[in-house]
Amino acid sequence: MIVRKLQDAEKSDRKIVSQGWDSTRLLLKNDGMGFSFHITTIYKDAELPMHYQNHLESVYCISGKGSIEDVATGEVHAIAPGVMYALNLHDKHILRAEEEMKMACVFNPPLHGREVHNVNGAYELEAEEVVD
Ligand code: 9YT
Repeated sequence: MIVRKLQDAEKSDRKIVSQGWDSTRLLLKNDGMGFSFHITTIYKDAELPMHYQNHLESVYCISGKGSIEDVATGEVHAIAPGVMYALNLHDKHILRAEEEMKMACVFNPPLHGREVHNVNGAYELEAEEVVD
């Protein structure tokens, strides 16, 4: 069994801080679950174009307020606590935060730990591993 506390993980290499967001990666590839699980904070007024060409991601909004734009269709969906979105088509999207948002995120295949977005808004399949 794996038990981890967010507050402890936030003080470790599991926390990645990037432009407009940070993410604490509670489960990673080396845990052997077949997915990774992260608690992500999107900072107020962030506008994040992303395109996870190599991964599927689902995201659940715990708190805060914003929107997600489906770039292919131009459709904009409100994000608020209780809303989940899944990028089942590797959808190119823009995430906007009107308020700081806390999100629970799952990635398949799992992240190694140190990934940040490349120029296309994607994560590479290979990255530096986090080892406790
Ligand atoms: C919601 C979202 O995709 N934010 C970017 C960070 C990502 N969720 C991650 O690495 O955990």
